[in-house]
Amino acid sequence: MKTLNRRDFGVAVAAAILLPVTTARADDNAMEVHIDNFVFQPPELKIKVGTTVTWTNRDDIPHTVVSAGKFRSKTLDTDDKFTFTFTDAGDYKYFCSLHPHMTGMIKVE
Ligand SMILES: [Cu+2]
Repeated sequence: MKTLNRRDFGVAVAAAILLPVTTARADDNAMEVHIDNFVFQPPELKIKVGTTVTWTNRDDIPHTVVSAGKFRSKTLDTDDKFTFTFTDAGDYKYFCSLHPHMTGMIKVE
């Protein structure tokens, strides 16, 4: 019963999410992360399934945005952007492959 209830709840949540998405303006589904002084800002972002996240490198130093097995940007020079649309719920930990101490998290619900 617990599993059934959870599944029913999931369907209801999916319906609630999908309905507004079809009528929402595109920018309602977009979020931004900036790279500033070797930091992803904000370091953690909570978004809904279907959201597109755009990373912009505001440093004078190249960076990348990499989530193992999920997405990988090319090397981003100053003001370069990388976008990824999250179609599956979950926690996406990511980092800069050039400076692995730079980490961030996208939580998709
Ligand atoms: Cu970097």
